[in-house]
Amino acid sequence: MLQALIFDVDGTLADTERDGHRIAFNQAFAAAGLPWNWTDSQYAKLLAIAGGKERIRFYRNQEPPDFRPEGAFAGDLTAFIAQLHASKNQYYSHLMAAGKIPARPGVRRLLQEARQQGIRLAIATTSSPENVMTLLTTALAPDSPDWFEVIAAGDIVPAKKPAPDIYHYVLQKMQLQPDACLVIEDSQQGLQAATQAGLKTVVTVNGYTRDQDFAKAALVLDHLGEPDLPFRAIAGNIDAATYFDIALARTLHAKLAPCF
Ligand code: XBP
Ligand code: MG
Repeated sequence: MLQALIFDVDGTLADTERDGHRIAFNQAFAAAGLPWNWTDSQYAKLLAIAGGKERIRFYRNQEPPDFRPEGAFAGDLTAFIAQLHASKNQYYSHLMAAGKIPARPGVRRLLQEARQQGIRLAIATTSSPENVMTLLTTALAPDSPDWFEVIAAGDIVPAKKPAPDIYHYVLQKMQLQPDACLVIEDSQQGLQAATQAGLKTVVTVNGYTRDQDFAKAALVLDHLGEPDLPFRAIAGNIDAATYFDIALARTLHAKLAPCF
């Protein structure tokens, strides 16, 4: 029986990467006097590195060895990155508060329906906890953090996606077996993390992820859809459905063999 839905955050609940996180990173770089500016196409590649701090570190390590932007931190790269990331998160919070990045189609509807039907909810994300709270309260509803039994985010586990750690954490906290859950993700890394934890996954693609390999997904959609905004099924069986609801989640879940 389907007991829980576990949601990824960035790219899944809202399209936060290109016009949210990317812009905020660039604003923080400019404020720190760094000559860095991540273009859309550069950022598409940098998304292979999960986690904002890890992404900054990866990018900085590609700079010429004599370039030492963290000079003021006397060579303490970790402190430099932490400060830059904290600044980026503040810019991100301003951007989200401006209300320019809404929840993706079907997200609020599906969450509300799940709550009405007693389906337990959780979040499993690479993003920092403060960024998750910002997104939930600005793009969903001020009380939406309370809708989720577990919000597992950021550095709470040693290894970020595509490692399965964050999903193992959620399952352990909820005392659930993987075959009682369905995951909603948007990226190959997220799918890999969930699959390695034995979880079946529905993928809603976005501009950065639509060409990735989702062969292991239970269903691949362009978005969750709404009654007046049908989804497009990219892979998988949707029967006659035109939007993803709890009935379709239950049907899909019932048909799926455990993947572990
Ligand atoms: C997406 C990420 C995050 C964001 C930036 O996580 O990889 O790092 O790009 O957020 P998910 P932070 O898809 O798992 O939600 O700066 O807070 O890391
Ligand atoms: Mg994501």
